Amino acid sequence: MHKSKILLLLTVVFIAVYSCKKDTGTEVITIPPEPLSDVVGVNAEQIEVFLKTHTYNYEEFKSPATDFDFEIKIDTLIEGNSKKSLFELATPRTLSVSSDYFGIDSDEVVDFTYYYIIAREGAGSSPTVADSTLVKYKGQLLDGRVFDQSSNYLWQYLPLTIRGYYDGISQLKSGTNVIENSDGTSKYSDSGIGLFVFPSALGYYSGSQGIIGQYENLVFTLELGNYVPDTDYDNDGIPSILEDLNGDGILTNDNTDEAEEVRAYTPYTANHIDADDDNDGIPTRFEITINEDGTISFPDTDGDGIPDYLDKD
Ligand SMILES: [Ca+2]
Ligand SMILES: [Ca+2]
Ligand SMILES: [Ca+2]
Ligand SMILES: [Ca+2]
Repeated sequence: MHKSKILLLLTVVFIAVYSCKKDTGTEVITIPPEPLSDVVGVNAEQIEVFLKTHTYNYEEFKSPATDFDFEIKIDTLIEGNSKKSLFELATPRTLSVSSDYFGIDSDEVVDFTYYYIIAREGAGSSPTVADSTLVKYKGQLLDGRVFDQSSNYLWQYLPLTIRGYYDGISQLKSGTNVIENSDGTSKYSDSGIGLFVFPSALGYYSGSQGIIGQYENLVFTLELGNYVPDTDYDNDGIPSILEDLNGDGILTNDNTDEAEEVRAYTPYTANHIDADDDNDGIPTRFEITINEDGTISFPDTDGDGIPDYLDKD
């Protein structure tokens, strides 16, 4: 599995979001992240202004020239121009964000809306938010400054990226037809390509990294070449998507043996990256049954309603 800068960024942010420290020389003051309800309106307004004042090269995608590179180019919308704005072309999608997710005590659940445009419909199918995907991406700020991009396809396991990013990729369809270029690289002639604009709470929120400031909205152009259906990242026999026990589309908040991990000072290891989910010393793989047709049964030997692989007794 290739590592990418995005994965790296995420790790940094998870540490950064919990406390933002300012050294005043004599004492260290911890500034807690702002409540979600204070940020949601500001982000929404910034995004709306951006969408209404920008467009992209959608005509080129509609009737592509033979040498068209299928790259999304965002452009300022000139007044009086008949081109459609991103706002007219985009589909909104709303996700609930819990303050717990960013380690904020305010006990809030706030809806954040992101916007996406499918520039090219892929010929294949869509991954789940828990699959490994072969992607090309470019990340930029609303002002157009690029903070990260990949020039070649790379593999990314979606749960280790940021939420707007993985939810966005799961809206795309993959390609099916690989073309070998003369220079040894390859491309997909029918991959899904999209543009995504999402608020800070689906990104790094109060974390800052490089040119990405606190509470910064992010713009991604993404191409989905391929993906591994039913990715089983920890190789425990259960596809990662089925390890989202509370079904909220977030894989990092399902950790059956969290108490034992805390007690043993071992790192927080959510079920999708934990091969022994209940920490009983028996690998999950040996506490489930994979049937001949590929389906999985979850035996519950003592009949207490908790399947063996999540049950310590
Ligand atoms: Ca979850
Ligand atoms: Ca665990
Ligand atoms: Ca597991
Ligand atoms: Ca076990």
